[in-house]
Amino acid sequence: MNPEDYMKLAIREARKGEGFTNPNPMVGAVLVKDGRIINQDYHHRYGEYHAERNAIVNCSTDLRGADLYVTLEPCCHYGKTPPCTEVILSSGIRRVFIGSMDPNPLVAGRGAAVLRQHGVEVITGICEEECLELNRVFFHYIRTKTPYVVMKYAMTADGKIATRTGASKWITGEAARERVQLSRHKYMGIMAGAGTVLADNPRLTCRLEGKRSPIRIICDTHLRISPESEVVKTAREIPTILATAAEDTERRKVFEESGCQIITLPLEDGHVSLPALMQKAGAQGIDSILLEGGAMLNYSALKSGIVQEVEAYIAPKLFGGAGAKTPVAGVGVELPDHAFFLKNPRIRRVGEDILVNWEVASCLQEL
Ligand code: AOF
Ligand code: ZN
Repeated sequence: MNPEDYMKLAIREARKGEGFTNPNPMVGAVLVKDGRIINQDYHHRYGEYHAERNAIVNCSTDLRGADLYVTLEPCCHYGKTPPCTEVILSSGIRRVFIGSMDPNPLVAGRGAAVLRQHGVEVITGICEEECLELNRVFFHYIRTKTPYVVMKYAMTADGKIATRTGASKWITGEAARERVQLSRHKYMGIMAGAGTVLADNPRLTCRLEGKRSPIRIICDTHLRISPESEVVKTAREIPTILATAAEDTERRKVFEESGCQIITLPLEDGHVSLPALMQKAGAQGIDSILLEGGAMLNYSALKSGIVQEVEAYIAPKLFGGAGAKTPVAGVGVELPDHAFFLKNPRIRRVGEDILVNWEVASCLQEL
């Protein structure tokens, strides 16, 4: 096996922590001595020991002269846990292979530098692209302090998210819907508009065994949703944020007493300001949001520049109907050149459906 093979194994380890480590990264580590893998482990859960430390402390073999493969640069700071560089140095590990560097200002190259200063050979950039891809949420969040937003929708091959009567159950097949459940576990928050809550009364939870549900964020500019809606009724068990510009204290109290958190925001084009909401969500430690918004909210989100990724499920059927809804409504752009541009498509088949993920090419936030 070559360094890339070991790093790929470390990436596989890292993914085991998916959905549990946010807002911290997913990290995997593999220990190799005399050409043999002697241990492998990962960062299991936010606040707990880091991948490197787990792999090292649970290894029964003498690590002197061993190689460590780790998907992210080891940390050198005291956070919720002590520095990984310390445990690496005291173990006698001889070489450390790093996938991607850690942009966390508390680390940012210093982890690698400390190891080198103490005579450890450090080799960087092993499977770097895959490691950057693995933690695209973490890298975005640590740099911007705002959540990584994924706009998800399911549509027919003719681009409809409902029939002409508004019926939308179901567009995609079972495998695709199961995958959406997994996304709800993977991202820390889920966002929808008041229109969706009024029309479908969804729970917006993850129903997969052993997984976690996201924090629900409902954009409700005028506080129109019903206190009897599912998201409000379950707000004590699953955190629920209502993002509003409404000042009606009586009505706000009803929701607060049901356990909802209310975030008050300024208006922008007649809706709550989404960039302001992202700032506040980021400040609360929410590193990522799955946007399952209606067509209006999707347009506002794109227009305000908060979307990093588009996730489109395409079902093998056609609905037709001039009035049948499409994923993104609003005013729309005037000319093809004014489009919201996407790049780097990743395409896969999920059951009979197709899933395409694109990055948003021009993100206003980063301009
Ligand atoms: C993780 N898991 O496996 C690695 C991390 O507060 P702490 O001590 O958990 O430190 C969190 C920071 O440590 C995190 O932002 C990242 O920069 C670095 N590395 N974090 O949660 C890990 N290796
Ligand atoms: Zn660490």
